[in-house]
Amino acid sequence: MSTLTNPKLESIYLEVVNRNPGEAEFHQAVREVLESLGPVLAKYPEFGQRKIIERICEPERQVIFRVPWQDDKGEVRINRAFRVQFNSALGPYKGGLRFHPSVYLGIIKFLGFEQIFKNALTGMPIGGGKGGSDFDPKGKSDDEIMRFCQSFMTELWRYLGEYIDVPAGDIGVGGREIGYLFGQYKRITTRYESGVLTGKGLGYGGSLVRREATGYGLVYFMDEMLKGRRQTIEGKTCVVSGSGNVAIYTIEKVQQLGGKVVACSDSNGYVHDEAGIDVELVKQLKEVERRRIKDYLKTRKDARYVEGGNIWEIPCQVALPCATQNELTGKDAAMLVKHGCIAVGEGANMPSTPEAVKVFLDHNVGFGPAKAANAGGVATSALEMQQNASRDSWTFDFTDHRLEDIMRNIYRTVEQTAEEYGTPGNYVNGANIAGFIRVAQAMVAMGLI
Ligand code: NDP
Ligand code: 2IT
Repeated sequence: MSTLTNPKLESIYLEVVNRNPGEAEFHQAVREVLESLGPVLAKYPEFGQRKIIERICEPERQVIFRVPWQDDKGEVRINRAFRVQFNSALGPYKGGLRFHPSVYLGIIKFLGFEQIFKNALTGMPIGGGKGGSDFDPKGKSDDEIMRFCQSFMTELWRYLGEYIDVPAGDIGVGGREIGYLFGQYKRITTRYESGVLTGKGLGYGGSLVRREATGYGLVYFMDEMLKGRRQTIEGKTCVVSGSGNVAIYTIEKVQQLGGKVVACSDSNGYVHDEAGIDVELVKQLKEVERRRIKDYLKTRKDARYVEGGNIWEIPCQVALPCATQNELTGKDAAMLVKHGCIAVGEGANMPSTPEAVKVFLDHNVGFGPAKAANAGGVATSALEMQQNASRDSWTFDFTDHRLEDIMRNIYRTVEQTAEEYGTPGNYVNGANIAGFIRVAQAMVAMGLI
């Protein structure tokens, strides 16, 4: 890997690598942000003097805990869980919980680090954090999920609070899990503290649009970006990876705006449906029946399923990776460009490898980085917190309009910041710089914290 052009930033990066051995994803996320910050240090010398970058790279607090639980056979199981409270300069720690067997500290730290800048970009009063466990929800019964969530919260509750730390969902954590977690928090604390978790059910403090928000927000962002390039989503062929929460509502919004999504996937393979993905069928399979995407073919006989296939082989004009980190490589990016892809929007967190990002930027592909493009989920979480704080609940349309405004504003912010710092069209720089400055200025104002 080449060294960072700015020697000060290179030495900060090497220090991060030394202090956090074996955490490749965290190193990757830090490096990408530092690569954007040279001109910021030049413009704001106080950030260097006050060691803002070094402080931001060190989480304020990290909790690692044991989660013992019993499966349906009565067998005792043990998982490891994490909550990394990364930065609270702008508000209480805010960020999702991920339940997936690949989870370890390095994944939670990369996600928490990204969350700081993403949350800053929303303009809402929320700091950055992330948590999760190496628990694998696949194949578990409802009761097992409940027992796991209860045990998880029995440890985590003491670190949470509506003014302290407010978790939500991420991979493997949706409405069902948030319900069990909320129930256990309430039981232990005896407080009906609605604002302690977001993504709640609509009957007990949840917000309309939160379920749809990340996917819808991604498409609003992409629509604004395409407008700036004299294009629209309408009529575009799109490929969306994943078939979870973010993927489903990305597909739905693309279709509402007149685009055509021809493929989606899960970790086993992808489906290619030239007639356009039947999103209601995907919802039924994934949200209701919790089945594999392969079963899509049982209903849609003309579609094609490729076990273990690479979804980026399918030609498209707009690519929307919505599954997981590093799912889109440099080779995939080159293939997408060759097939005429003009825009990429990251619904997942850090789905494109650094090599892939370089290919997109070098070829003037409109590239919406995760921090900006998928901020609609957490922004709507902040709207849920607002509703909880005022004991109010807003209509779908009102909330959706607020989300849309926030996403179009984020696009304008990253576009203008990229331009201002001499790299027009590079929204990676735009997002990193705009998010960083907001956090850094708050930290300077608050003294040595
Ligand atoms: P879900 O659990 O609902 O869905 C995840 C999807 O991605 C599934 O289709 C899953 O397939 C696939 N996937 C997960 N891990 C892997 C893997 N290692 N390899 C291949 N495929 C994988 O999660 P979400 O939709 O909520 O999250 C998707 C992405 O979006 C994540 O990167 C998350 O951090 C990000 N995100 C989520 C937000 C939210 O509000 N939920 C907000 C902003 C970003 P399978 O079922 O086979 O595992
Ligand atoms: O990555 C993310 O922004 C999320 N998983 C959503 C976080 C939140 O607090 O809504």
